[in-house]
Amino acid sequence: MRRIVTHEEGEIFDVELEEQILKANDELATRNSEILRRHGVKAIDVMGSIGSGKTSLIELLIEKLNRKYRIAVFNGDLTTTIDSDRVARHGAEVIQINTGKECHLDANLVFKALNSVNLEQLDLIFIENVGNLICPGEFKLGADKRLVVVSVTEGPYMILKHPFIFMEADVVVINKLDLAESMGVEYEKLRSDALSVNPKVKVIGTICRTGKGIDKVVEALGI
Ligand SMILES: Nc1nc2c(ncn2[C@@H]2O[C@H](COP(=O)(O)OP(=O)(O)OP(=O)(O)O)[C@@H](O)[C@H]2O)c(=O)[nH]1
Ligand SMILES: [Mg+2]
Repeated sequence: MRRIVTHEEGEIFDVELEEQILKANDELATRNSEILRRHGVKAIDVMGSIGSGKTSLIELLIEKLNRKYRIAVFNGDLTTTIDSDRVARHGAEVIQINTGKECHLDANLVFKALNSVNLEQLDLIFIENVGNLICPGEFKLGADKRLVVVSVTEGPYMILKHPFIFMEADVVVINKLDLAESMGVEYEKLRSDALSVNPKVKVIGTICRTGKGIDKVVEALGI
């Protein structure tokens, strides 16, 4: 026998506090997007689960686009600079954002990062969010596009189990297709799960290890 326990409306003690935090964050995100628009800079919020391939995808996108655009990357991570060290090797300007114990970036941290670069000399910013399929979806950053990276190694249900972040996404990248067969996970199943949650989302399969699918990601982002 199975029983299901859930919260009822108003039962979560900090519900009002959470609403206030998200409202304040939304206002800061709007300010970020105005700053970006004023400077003609496009920003992409790259969200996704831990280890799904966010940094690998950004590295490929830099190599693909760095003759067309002046690119910066904001790397969100709890405490390390591992990802920003990787990205810096590709010649892009890199800002490490360390969140401490926070499991997501917020608009205030991105505002600080925006203040630390010369927006006059940039066209495009990739923002790598902290690896997590829950909170980053709730905390808007003011980016033009939101992209979620998942990989087949996370199993067949990660999209259906985390629908909210996919509802907010413009593009979903399903990565590590080279491992799909050994994982027993089908790309078409994940694609149809993403579309069932968000019929407008663009879904692209990739192998970031080889670069397969990167052109389609660029096309889907409209950059
Ligand atoms: N087989 C395979 N491995 C991949 C692919 N893409 C990325 N990887 C590997 O997956 C691991 C994690 O990739 P990252 O790009 O660091 O993932 P991430 O999402 O940035 O990880 P966090 O920032 O730690 O959340 C690395 O060892 C990559 O080499 C792929 O398409 N196929
Ligand atoms: Mg990373």
